[in-house]
Amino acid sequence: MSKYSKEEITEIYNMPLLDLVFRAAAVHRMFHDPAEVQVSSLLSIKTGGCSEDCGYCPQSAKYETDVDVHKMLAVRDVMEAASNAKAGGATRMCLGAAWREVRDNSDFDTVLEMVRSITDMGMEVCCTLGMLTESQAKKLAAAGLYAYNHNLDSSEDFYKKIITTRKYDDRLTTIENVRKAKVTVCCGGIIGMGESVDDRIKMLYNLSHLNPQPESVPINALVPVQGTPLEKSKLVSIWEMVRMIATTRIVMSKSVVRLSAGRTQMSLEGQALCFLSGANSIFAGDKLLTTPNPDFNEDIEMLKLFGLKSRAPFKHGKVDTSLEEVSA
Ligand code: SAM
Ligand code: DTB
Ligand code: SF4
Repeated sequence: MSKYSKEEITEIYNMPLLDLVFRAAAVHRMFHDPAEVQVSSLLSIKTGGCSEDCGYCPQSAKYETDVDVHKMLAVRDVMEAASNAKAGGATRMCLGAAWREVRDNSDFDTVLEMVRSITDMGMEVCCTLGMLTESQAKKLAAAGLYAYNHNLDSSEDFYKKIITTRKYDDRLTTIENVRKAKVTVCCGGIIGMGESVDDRIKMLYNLSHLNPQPESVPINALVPVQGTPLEKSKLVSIWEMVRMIATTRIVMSKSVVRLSAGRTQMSLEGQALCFLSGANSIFAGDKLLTTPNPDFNEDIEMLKLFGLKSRAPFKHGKVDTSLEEVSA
């Protein structure tokens, strides 16, 4: 798989917009079924009160936001949400916890039980629980976990301006631990936090130089939340989102690119351009973790309108090896 230099990624990102969309669409059609979209449902299983200070996040305990702090949900409630999501056409359930890191305690045992139960229902399960050790990653893998979401979020330099309670290297270590456990990696970032185009390019460079590349790359547009340091951020323009999605598609040609947070602020036409530019996954469901997402039925209508269908679960098998690179 070709890997691009920072200069090449910059050139791609800055191409005339329609040329960029055209090239990304061509790459997309070479490596993916363009009629298929991977539909995930997101559920916050433990909400708020997080000890980290991520400047974008309404769940940090350092900021006063409207989030209802909630301890761990019960397994049966999570199962019910998963089965509703499955009935609605979602094939992946993504469970999020507002933790800095996983601890080996009864809450973690509960997560393992959730992973086992939802996998048994025939859905892919993704978790996003903060930092993980190798042994915790292996326990999740043994429970059937399909994917682990842990974002790089921005360039290493910009990261320091947004989060002080952990380092970029901590993120990379967790991603390595996930890899060692043979769980697929879901890793992307956010635009619209005040970062420069160069920060976005550096993030895409870092993501695309992970070996193997992440199977799934979520691109989030910042949802500015009252009470967080980024509450006054200007909404990201759809053209920046299209550029980001298209460039991600070109530099990580085989990965699934997820059009993630921020869709409530996008028109249908804007989202259509994102799908044309290579996005092939969304979060469906009326809520992301704590902020609103488009209405579920409107999303189903949107997919119908665009002629897109939900991708079946486990397309690349129970353990996805489609992006594994043979080392030289
Ligand atoms: N605590 C875990 C962690 O930080 O990895 C998991 C949950 S955290 C909410 C997952 C991701 O959500 C973050 O890495 C960030 O990319 C995204 N996120 C959080 N708040 C956001 C916001 N206001 N707008 C867009 N994306 C956001
Ligand atoms: C990701 O990259 N985006 C999702 C998921 N991974 C966990 C989370 C978006 C969260 C948006 C803010 C909220 O709803 O709290
Ligand atoms: Fe905590 Fe994750 Fe939010 Fe950061 S992004 S404050 S680690 S929940």
